[in-house]
Amino acid sequence: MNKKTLLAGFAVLGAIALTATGCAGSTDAGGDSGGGDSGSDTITVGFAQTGSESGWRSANTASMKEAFSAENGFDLIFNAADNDPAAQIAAVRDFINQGVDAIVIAPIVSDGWDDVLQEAKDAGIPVVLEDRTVSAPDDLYASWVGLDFRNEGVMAGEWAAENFGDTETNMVVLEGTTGSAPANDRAEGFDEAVEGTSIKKIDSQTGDFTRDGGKTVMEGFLQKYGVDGIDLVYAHNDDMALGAIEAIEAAGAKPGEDIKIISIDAVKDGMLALIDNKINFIVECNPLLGELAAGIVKDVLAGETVEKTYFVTDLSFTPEEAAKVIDERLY
Ligand code: GZL
Ligand code: ZN
Repeated sequence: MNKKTLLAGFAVLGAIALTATGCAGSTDAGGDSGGGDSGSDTITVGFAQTGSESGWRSANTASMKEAFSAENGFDLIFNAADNDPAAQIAAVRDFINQGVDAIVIAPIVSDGWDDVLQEAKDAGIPVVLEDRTVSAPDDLYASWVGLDFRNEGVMAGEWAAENFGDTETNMVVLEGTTGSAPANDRAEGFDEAVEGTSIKKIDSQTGDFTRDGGKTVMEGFLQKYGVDGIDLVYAHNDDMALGAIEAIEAAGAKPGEDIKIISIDAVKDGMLALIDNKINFIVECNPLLGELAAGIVKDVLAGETVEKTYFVTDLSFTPEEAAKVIDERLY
């Protein structure tokens, strides 16, 4: 699978988005190619978002709405599926029935997409995936604008191995949504990076990427193992890490000290907890994918060739590094 790894600089991202998709700007936007009945130059796009489960998701939705705006030549039909895979597939089917020009999906889970993607293909409506991806054959979608979740897991695991790898470390994992690409890949990448170290995964459970989910699961772990029985928490996203912080503090312990925490996303609230030394290390997962996705939709409709995969590279932060950049971050 070809993938184009793009620099993470936000301003740079915009420029790359246009060059990466060969866009000279919106002048080459395809006309009405998907059977939609929109005006000659307005592109009607159905966007099936996962829901509003986390701070990351809010930033991603804002980025997508900003890019798929009327002034950029789009008529956006937005649906948030409240983390319900069946509802998300129904929303995509609805877009097909409406005869939109293109469909963008942030798939909640990887499986179950083959049929509805085939229906979109049969209707001549191109599909672009953003954020997470699917297990369906890649001829059923035009492109995936995403993040290398596996590498995010590796980056988190390498830091854990470096900092805790040579002392007996009992670790619990707060997993993302079961069946989602980030949950699968962040687990795999981390496990590979800590193989052979003395970090022992004593438990792992999904908190569904939400703050409440992280708090509830962490409360269960603390009940089961006690504060002294847990040395490290690996949270698949900041929202669950923030929930775990609440549970650890409620148990009278110090997060980031008595129990170390490693997390992924680098959203504002996560970065503030990192600067507060309640989280020890965060790997970024850049949610600002809108501009890139919009450029690719225009290219696909204009009949231009696009890459199958566009990855936005991620940074990582210690508390000191976070303090240096917190004021200039866009989310
Ligand atoms: C990752 C994204 C994940 C975030 C979570 O790209 O799909 O979903 O890590 C979000 O915060 O809920
Ligand atoms: Zn173009």
